[in-house]
Amino acid sequence: MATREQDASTLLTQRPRTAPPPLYTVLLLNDDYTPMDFVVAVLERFFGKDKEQATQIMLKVHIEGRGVCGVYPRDIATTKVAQVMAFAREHQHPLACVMEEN
Ligand code: TYC
Repeated sequence: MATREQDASTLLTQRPRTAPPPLYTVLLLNDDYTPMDFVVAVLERFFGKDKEQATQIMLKVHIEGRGVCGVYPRDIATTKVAQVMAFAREHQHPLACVMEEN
């Protein structure tokens, strides 16, 4: 006996019941005190950027006030923000890292 879900015609026409989980953009914010080379090191260490990519993002943040480090599922974004904030505080820099739902 075919259920509603198993019927070939409805399989193709029904919408998925669950929305895909949201993604979060992780950003760095500018400040007047965190050294540029520290920001570059953060982007290399926590976001897998090479020196050139990291330098471009750091300069964008310095000039425009904010810049994208990456886009991740919620748990990964939350962990990255916490790791960056802890690392910055260990080194006594005011660097801010935030996440925004897409
Ligand atoms: N504005 C900082 C300076 O002039 C550099 C900086 C860049 C700080 C990016 C934070 O997220 C940041 N030393």
